[in-house]
Amino acid sequence: MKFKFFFLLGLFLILMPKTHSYQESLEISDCVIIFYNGNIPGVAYMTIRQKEQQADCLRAVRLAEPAPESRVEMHDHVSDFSQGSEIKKMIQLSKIDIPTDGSPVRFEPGGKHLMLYYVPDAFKRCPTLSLILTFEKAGEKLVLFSIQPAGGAGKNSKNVSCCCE
Ligand SMILES: [Cu+2]
Repeated sequence: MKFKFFFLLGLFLILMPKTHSYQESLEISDCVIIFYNGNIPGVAYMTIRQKEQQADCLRAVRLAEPAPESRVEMHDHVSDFSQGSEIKKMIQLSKIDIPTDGSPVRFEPGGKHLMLYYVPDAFKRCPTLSLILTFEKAGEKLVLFSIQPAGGAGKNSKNVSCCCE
């Protein structure tokens, strides 16, 4: 019985710091969502930075409070020159790598972004909206985004840390 206790305690102490350091290894800031009038999907921006030189990647994003039909996609813009001139096209990403060297992954207009489909109007009227980001190593993180009016993309959000759990 005593052995079992110390075995479990040892296991806990071995696993605990690892889990903790993964949770703390990511810095997520500048989290903003913009909703437009009508049925246009909302768009979300943020900055993710790896602080601990641990390889990780963002695998999925969803609303913290589930709503039927709502979904969040990870997108990027790519240049398409097939028509002779440059046209920016959106592509859906299945994962986004977070570099181990600490360089930030920025979600910003014209680049990577989240698109939020079929978010209930009641959610859009709130000052904030929580999303759950699923990372391969760090697991799920609850991230609070501030909702900003269209046209004010991220202006008031710079250098503001997002509340994460
Ligand atoms: Cu998009």
